[in-house]
Amino acid sequence: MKKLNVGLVGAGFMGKAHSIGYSDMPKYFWPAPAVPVLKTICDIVPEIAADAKERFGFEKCCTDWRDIVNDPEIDVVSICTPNNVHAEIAIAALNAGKHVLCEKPIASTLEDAKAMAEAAKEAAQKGIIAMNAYQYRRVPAIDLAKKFIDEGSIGKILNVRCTYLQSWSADPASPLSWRFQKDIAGAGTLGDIASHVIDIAQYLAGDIEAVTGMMQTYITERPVQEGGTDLLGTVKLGADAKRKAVDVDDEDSFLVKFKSGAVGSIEATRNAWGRNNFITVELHGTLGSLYFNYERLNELQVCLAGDPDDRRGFKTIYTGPAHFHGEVTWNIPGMNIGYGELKSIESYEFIKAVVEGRQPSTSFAEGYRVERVCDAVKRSAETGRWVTVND
Ligand code: 4PW
Repeated sequence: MKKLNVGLVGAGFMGKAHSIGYSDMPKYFWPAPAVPVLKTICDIVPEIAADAKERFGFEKCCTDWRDIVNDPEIDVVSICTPNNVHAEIAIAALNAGKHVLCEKPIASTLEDAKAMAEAAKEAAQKGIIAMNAYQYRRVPAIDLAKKFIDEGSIGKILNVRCTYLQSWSADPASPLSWRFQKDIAGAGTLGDIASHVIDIAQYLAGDIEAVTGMMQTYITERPVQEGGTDLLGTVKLGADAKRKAVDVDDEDSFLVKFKSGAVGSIEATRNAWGRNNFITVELHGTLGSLYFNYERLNELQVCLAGDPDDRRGFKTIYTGPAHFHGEVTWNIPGMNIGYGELKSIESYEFIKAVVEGRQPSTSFAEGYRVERVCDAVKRSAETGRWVTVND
């Protein structure tokens, strides 16, 4: 069985998710396209790197990502660092002939995102694969929604409504991690979570052409969290902690026009009490509607106009063995998959693409397009006008 040696940079929350994705993948997908071997994990904090090596089962650890990129034994590199170093690591890895799976958003600046898309295009000519980790487009119910759309079952798409609502930063005592610093993250909610629903919206309904929107910052100062790992609001800091100004957005709301002529809206916030990982996608077409909510991720709601008047309404389809990769997870609809399985599916799609020498989605080019939509939202929020997405 073919093996691929993995080097992983950034041992925080996403480092854990990628490690689980790689090590669990062959347990579902067997025979695996190749078995990922957890070779080296890197974190700039030596204790975190050493701890992650033991916990996630890597052979070695290091504190400098160059030790991974320059290691001839490494085949694939996962980038799970804060956003501002994605470009430097990804481009160096691609130039060194490594296949790259990079967390989202692709980068902290538009220039970096463009450079990464160009590097990926060049690398592709040598059979090197680059993928941006927008895992939610691979939720089986989203895949099923795409099937309904592509088959024409809901007709021409008229409207796409998406939300990504969370609450983990609604408490002012939730610390100022790197996710609240523009020079590291690039943006707040926009890059962190709105980007996911932009990716899904474009996946399902095609490219967004223009936007008009608003961006708000509600909590303008937060207690500073020492250390590099973001804890997603699970730790609160007291009034005695050092405080720093927040220079990114808490909430974004924007209207979108698609190239297809469809319209829609996207709202994202990390300050919505009661909403946790509330990713919703609702599409209205000339022949029907679809509705998805990640908090019930194993379900897709479908309403078809062709049903008799007295029977028409949303019905719930529970995803399972009959749906995207359902034959390798659990045997009965309703047994359900979760975040961990999605990371294994992502790992499978990436490793399979590497083995087949085929570009997977979300490609760096698509990740760069998400950034261009985010850039248009920022420009619109500044000017109060409709802004065209730069192509
Ligand atoms: O990508 C997002 C993250 O940055 C995820 O969807 C959830 O929200 C988990 O962490 C943040």
